[in-house]
Amino acid sequence: MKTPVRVAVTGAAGQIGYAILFRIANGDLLGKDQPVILSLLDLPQAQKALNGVIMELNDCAFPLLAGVTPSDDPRVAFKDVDIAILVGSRPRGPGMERSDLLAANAEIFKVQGKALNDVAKRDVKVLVVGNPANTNAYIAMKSAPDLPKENFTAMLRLDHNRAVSMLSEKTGTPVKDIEKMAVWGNHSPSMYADYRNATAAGKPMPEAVNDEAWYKDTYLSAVGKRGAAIIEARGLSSAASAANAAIDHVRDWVLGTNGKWVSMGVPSDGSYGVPEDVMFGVPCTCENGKYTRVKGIEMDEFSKGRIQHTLNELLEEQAAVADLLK
Ligand code: NAX
Repeated sequence: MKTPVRVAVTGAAGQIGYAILFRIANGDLLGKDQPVILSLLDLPQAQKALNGVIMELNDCAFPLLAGVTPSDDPRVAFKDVDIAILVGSRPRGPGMERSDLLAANAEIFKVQGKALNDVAKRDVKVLVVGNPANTNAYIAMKSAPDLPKENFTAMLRLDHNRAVSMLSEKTGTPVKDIEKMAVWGNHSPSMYADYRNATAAGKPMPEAVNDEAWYKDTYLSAVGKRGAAIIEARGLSSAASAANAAIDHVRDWVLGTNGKWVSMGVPSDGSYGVPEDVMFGVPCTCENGKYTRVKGIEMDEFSKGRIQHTLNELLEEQAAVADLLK
């Protein structure tokens, strides 16, 4: 029997929590032979609901679930964790400006980054899902100076999966036969879903789509605004698909992608003109528990413009929280 892996999930009593925990406990994250211990963090006022979720987890009698504990203290929840999926964040309230939202979340992710720095395993893999995900991940990384920067990532995978699924529908190609999609930048409508290197069953994607106007005028904004379309239809934001994307992201990071490209928000190494440390969506491959950026992708004028646009937004977000990091 393998040693259990400790997985922390924050915001565990929320919608995404309810969609992700049962899948982690069922082996979808780390494999059907890997026991897990779940360490669940939520606010004090959510502890009653969190206990209800734990009762349900226990009632599933998952053979791989080797333990589950609730907490409202990040230093308890992150103790010795191997993986931390940071979902809980402050939603925008009535009358709240974007800058207020950034500041409120910066405070949360500063505390959580510090706690990870102090008590998590040194090779902890951190995925930030809670919005604004890229900037929250940047703050957590900056608040954890003793941990390698590479341990911190932000979730672009839902955007990646949406981008692939829409191309699958347009071209009639099964999702499994679509490769080399890249989503660049911020997890926000400014992201750039780049199909130039993608293939549909081996055929160049731009040829398979054969409709550049659709790509530029319809597709790009449809991927960027998919989250809003889900809220409009469901009355609630994406939860099951977000949980699924978080599982895809961490599973691929840990277990590898076999050469397939996936999009991950990672601290920039300066490539593609993105200043160092900006938490930026880029195509990556993963192997042996490490991600590697896909390098050397040529940029045309259109792509340069799109990347600059999403980068500018991230730089503005970073500037808005800079004081808090001092
Ligand atoms: P919910 O409001 O259902 O749940 C959030 C949970 O987080 C609540 O239980 C709340 O008590 C808890 N929480 C708040 N502050 C906390 C803190 N400081 N420590 C621990 N727990 C805390 O939201 P849900 O639908 O689950 O969404 C969670 C986050 O994911 C939101 O920020 C949302 O914007 C973001 N999303 C990010 C996506 C991505 O692709 N990166 C997509 C889906 C989702 O919209």
